[in-house]
Amino acid sequence: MAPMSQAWAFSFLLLLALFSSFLICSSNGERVFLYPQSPKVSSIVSKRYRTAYHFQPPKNWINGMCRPMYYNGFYHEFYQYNPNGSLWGNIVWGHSVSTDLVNWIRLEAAIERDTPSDINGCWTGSATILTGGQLVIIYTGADTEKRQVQNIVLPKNQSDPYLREWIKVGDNPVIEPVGPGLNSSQFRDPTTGWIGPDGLWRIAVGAELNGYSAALLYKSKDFLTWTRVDHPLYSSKTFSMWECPDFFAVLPGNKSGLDLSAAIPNGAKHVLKMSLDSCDKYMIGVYDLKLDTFVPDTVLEDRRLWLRIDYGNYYASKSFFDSKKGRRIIWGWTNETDSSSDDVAKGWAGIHAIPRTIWLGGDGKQLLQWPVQEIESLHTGEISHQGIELKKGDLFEIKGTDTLQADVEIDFELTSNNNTDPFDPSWLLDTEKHCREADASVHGGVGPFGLVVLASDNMEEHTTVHFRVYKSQHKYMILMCSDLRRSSLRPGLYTPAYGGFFEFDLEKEKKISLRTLIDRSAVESFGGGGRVCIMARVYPVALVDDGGARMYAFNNGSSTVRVPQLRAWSMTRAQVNVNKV
Ligand code: DQQ
Repeated sequence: MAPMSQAWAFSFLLLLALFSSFLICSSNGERVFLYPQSPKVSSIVSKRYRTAYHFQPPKNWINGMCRPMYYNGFYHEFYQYNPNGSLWGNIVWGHSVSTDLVNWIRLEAAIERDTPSDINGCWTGSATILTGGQLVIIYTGADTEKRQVQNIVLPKNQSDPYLREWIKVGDNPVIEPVGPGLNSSQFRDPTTGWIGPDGLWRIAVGAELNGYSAALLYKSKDFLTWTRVDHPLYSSKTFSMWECPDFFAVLPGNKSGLDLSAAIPNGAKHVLKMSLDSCDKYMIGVYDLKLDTFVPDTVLEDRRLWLRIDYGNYYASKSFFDSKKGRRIIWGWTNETDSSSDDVAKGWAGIHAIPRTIWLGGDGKQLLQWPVQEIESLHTGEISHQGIELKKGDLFEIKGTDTLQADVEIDFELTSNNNTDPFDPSWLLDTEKHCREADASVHGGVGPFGLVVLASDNMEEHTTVHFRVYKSQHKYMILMCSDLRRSSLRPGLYTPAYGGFFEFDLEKEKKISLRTLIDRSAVESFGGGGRVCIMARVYPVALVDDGGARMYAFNNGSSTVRVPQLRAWSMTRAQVNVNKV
């Protein structure tokens, strides 16, 4: 391609934006940096921040998944929902159904707080399809004494395609928080059941046991009477409690999903996912059927080094085996990053990330994720560019798509690996700090290069999603950042610089891919074919006041990078919970 006609001076613009946000003053002889008076900005209460194709109800608070599932022609999304307001509380199970994971029909709540064993909240749980096809949901109830107990509901009419009504069984609670060392207020979020060679069902429940985090194991013949196994499925002394454990099997290098209750093929690995530290982490290992324990391939004492499902704003995810398409899908919750009073004013808070196909990489070392293919049904007006060359400081404007609702895919190809800066393993302990220190305005050898999204005309507001390439002893390490620090001029927002590293065989793979789904206040990115995912929330003033934003590809590293392929689509609005049946 001919040299870009619109290559702007990237560093200059970025510096301009930086300095417009700070004042440098002299006080008592010292030079100090001061934030300027907050500029007058329009109210955050704007429909324009509501997402167009991410899952959310029409109003009120939502949080984590209650185990989505596919059954009899419909996908079911159950979620933690406050029917009375936009802050956490009064939690019931919201329920929506879909045939395509994109458009959703809102139903009445599936489980409400109306018995002594859930009067203080119907918290997270899971659905299981028992042998013979009986559907069952097990969920955590906060009881009259605010103890966390596990309850069962069954569909009233299993042939109702929407499964609208659920009946609580008389035996509730089926599991109580009893036993030595168990904290009765930290005992929740049962997994989907799986059946062992002895014909008994198993579930794991997140718990605090003797002050430490555990996925407790329970067994049952009939899914109603449960016995706690004398050892947990897995436990760790690194933290006090795990929420939302998820346990599933995967085959290295195979994108097909596995049903944990079906025969697990030789060579399969198991994954234990847990929610802690405001993020979802996981371990890959082996499920020892004889001992009934999960044995991780690697045990890292420092939990900052544990692998993460997503390095951004993503929590309480649950996965399920989609028998319709033979894949495993994972789904997580993304909170607002404005203030609680903003959420009260808006009348809504929380979205769910795009459902992602999840599988294990061929080396068996890490999970990969990719937005479910169905989301592409929203694509419209494709634009594409080939053979762009981005030299140091280049900014290439991506025009012709709706920059507020877009799906962008870019491949970056390095012209040389000679300039790669050395990798320092200590960065792994705090990738956000490294993303702050080595941000998009800091020149590197190879990188930073990536995308600038939701940028105002003068760049005062912008969000970058970008890579840097480092050389470690025998391999390359790629840093992916999603830097929100300049995403908005609004005061009082949480605007971190998220980041994650992945290993990359540059000699073999050559191209580093980035896919970013922009959905108004959501920026969801997939780096290196889904090795690092970063979900983020942003509230640019320009989105409300100017009604638009700009999008660019950029490079700010010494080495030129090529973009052999750039494709972008506008995303049409999905029908998300607009219709109630
Ligand atoms: N939120 C739920 C719990 C879960 C936590 C309560 C995860 O079941 O542990 O709304 O966000």
